Amino acid sequence: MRIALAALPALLTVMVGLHGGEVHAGPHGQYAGVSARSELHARDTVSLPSSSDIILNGLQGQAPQTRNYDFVVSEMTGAPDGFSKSMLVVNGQFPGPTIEANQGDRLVIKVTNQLTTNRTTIHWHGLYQNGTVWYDGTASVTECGIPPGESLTYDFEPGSFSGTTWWHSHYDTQYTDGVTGALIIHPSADPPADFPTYDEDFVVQLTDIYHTLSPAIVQNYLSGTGPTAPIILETPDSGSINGVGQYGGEGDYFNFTLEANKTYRLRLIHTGSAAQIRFSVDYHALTVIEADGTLVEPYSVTGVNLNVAQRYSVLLTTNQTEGNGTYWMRAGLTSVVAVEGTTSDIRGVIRYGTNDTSLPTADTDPGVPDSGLADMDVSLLTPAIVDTPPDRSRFYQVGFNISTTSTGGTIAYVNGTSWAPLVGTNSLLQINQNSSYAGEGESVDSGDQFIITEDTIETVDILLINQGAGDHPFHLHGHSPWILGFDSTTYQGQTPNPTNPLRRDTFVVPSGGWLMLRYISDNPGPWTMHCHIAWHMAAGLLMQVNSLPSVVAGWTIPQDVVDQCSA
Ligand SMILES: *[C@@H]1O[C@H](CO)[C@@H](O)[C@H](O)[C@H]1NC(C)=O
Ligand SMILES: *[C@@H]1O[C@H](CO)[C@@H](O)[C@H](O)[C@H]1NC(C)=O
Ligand SMILES: *[C@@H]1O[C@H](CO)[C@@H](O)[C@H](O)[C@H]1NC(C)=O
Ligand SMILES: *[C@@H]1O[C@H](CO)[C@@H](O)[C@H](O)[C@H]1NC(C)=O
Ligand SMILES: *[C@@H]1O[C@H](CO)[C@@H](O)[C@H](O)[C@H]1NC(C)=O
Ligand SMILES: *[C@@H]1O[C@H](CO)[C@@H](O)[C@H](O)[C@H]1NC(C)=O
Ligand SMILES: *[C@@H]1O[C@H](CO)[C@@H](O)[C@H](O)[C@H]1NC(C)=O
Ligand SMILES: *[C@@H]1O[C@H](CO)[C@@H](O)[C@H](O)[C@H]1NC(C)=O
Ligand SMILES: *[C@@H]1O[C@H](CO)[C@@H](O)[C@H](O)[C@H]1NC(C)=O
Ligand SMILES: *[C@@H]1O[C@H](CO)[C@@H](O)[C@H](O)[C@H]1NC(C)=O
Ligand SMILES: [Cu+2]
Repeated sequence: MRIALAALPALLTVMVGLHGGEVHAGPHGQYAGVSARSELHARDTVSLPSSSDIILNGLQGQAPQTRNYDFVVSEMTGAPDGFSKSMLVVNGQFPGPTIEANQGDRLVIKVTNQLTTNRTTIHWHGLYQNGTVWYDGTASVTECGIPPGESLTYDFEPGSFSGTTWWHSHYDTQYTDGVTGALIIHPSADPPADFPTYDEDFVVQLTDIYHTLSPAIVQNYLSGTGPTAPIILETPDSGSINGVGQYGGEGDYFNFTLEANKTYRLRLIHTGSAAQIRFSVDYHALTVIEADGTLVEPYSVTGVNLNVAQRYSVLLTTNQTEGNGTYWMRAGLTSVVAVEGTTSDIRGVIRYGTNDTSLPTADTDPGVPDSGLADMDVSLLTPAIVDTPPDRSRFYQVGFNISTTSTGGTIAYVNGTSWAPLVGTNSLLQINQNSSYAGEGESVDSGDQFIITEDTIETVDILLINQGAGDHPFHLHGHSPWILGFDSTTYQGQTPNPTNPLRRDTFVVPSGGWLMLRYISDNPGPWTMHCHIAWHMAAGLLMQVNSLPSVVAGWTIPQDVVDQCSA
């Protein structure tokens, strides 16, 4: 059942729904109605996000303000790809609520843990938390996790971050089970002159999906007691677009019903756990304008490959005639091993200028005919605002690898140390209370915490060396480092010095290769740097960058954050 939106000035309908549930919305995320069928869902069944989680309203011109959110984490049954499974979700929906704010706002998010046995946290990916490291939401590094039945109110400002990002649980591999959502910060500053504009602004969350609750996958992966080899354990069952996907011929398609001859900003967010995802829209060029919060020179491509936790904004113009007004949006899982049963060809639909509700007919991706365009080459992304880093004052070389245990399980090392989460305490508490913890330079603390510490403001280069096969998407918390260079061959001793390097918080260290990044140690606290493939972090692929511990030692950590360590 649909509710007509005849009175809307511009007809823009976003239809989302699962099992027939549909949400309709007008421009600017106005809530317009929900079909009766969705109300028949059992209360403990995961819902789809509402239209205001998908359609951004810009918040333009609003005075700086505090935006309050209430998040409740609980376990529910959901079927994003048509296969019913156990999920962990925020406010009963997958993906979770979108947080949208302006730079200069304050975000106050009360997170209540309604899980029965496990702790939880929420990490605000990409935000700097400058002066509020205790709200970074990283279990065992900046907090101990919210115990079941308890709450923690995260209270912070976006600071100098703006752009497209997401939030997710940072407790074990919990986010894999559904604790994810979009986080959009509109910048205070105008974009550069001549930067392309757009008519509407949408969130497009792309993920891989696992039918087994993640702790069971981890257990098999680490111990080698699983049914199959580790590489197969890392393989997802399917994927989804904004929570709607397909598996084994079942499932549904996420639909965007758009207006013709308009330009849309699609904020692509990879909220998944392992697979690379290639996004494209049949017959349509995509113009990349943002990577992980950094505006880039407009770059037209046929498709965009996203690694876990990366974001890109692309512009799409609804001006094609080929395809008759219905087009596949594709979110193919491109890096998955061909395991029987995996559905890697994940799709949604874009429609405009037609009342035809049938599915698009193109089977294989037709690309953008006669355009001469190719897929995005990440090395060609150029910041739209030139931002040259200062010269380095410190340098570290850090090798990492993934190896096999004697029982056939998986273990990962960062410079010889395999990380394991601290229990009952965290790095921040240690640094705050113990002046010998994480001494200047490199250290291994508590046996399994590899930490690089600067107690002065330095310009630090870290060379990450990937000693094994496979790409690893690393994420540095609290910073948007300059990516000085990367390559898939053995490091030759070079120090790349690009004039306008891309700054981004999630970057791939290529298989058998290296990546060099630069950051400034002016943000006090311990910041996690880890592979964002959920299984690799669980195997120990995590280190920490600790800045200005003397400053942190003088801070008073909020009492509830401290108390939850002993709860
Ligand atoms: C998307 O549109 C198709 C065709 O109209 C429809 O069958 C499907 O149920 C819609 N998907 C959702 C999630 O509502
Ligand atoms: C809670 O954590 C334990 C230990 O990792 C795990 O076995 C269990 O599956 C988790 N429960 C949920 C609902 O995630
Ligand atoms: C559609 O719009 C794009 C972006 O503005 C433009 O490059 C392209 O030439 C247009 N195509 C048609 C068929 O008008
Ligand atoms: C578009 O419609 C025309 C006329 O019905 C048909 O011949 C053509 O094959 C359709 N094109 C696509 C890509 O579906
Ligand atoms: C889009 O604009 C073109 C050029 O102005 C026009 O020919 C076409 O009819 C428009 N399409 C729709 C569906 O309005
Ligand atoms: C779609 O249907 C509406 C209402 O019947 C009609 O006004 C409109 O012209 C139709 N659009 C197209 C492209 O056929
Ligand atoms: C990594 O290990 C090597 C070899 O043990 C050592 O020389 C180097 O200093 C270490 N690097 C860091 C950043 O700890
Ligand atoms: C991986 O690292 C561990 C610990 O540093 C080391 O023992 C092992 O030889 C390394 N494996 C490879 C393939 O480099
Ligand atoms: C302080 O940190 C040092 C270095 O990690 C460690 O050896 C020592 O045990 C810690 N002291 C306390 C009281 O935890
Ligand atoms: C953090 O705040 C300090 C003090 O205001 C400032 O000097 C520094 O540039 C900030 N760093 C970041 C990454 O925001
Ligand atoms: Cu990895």
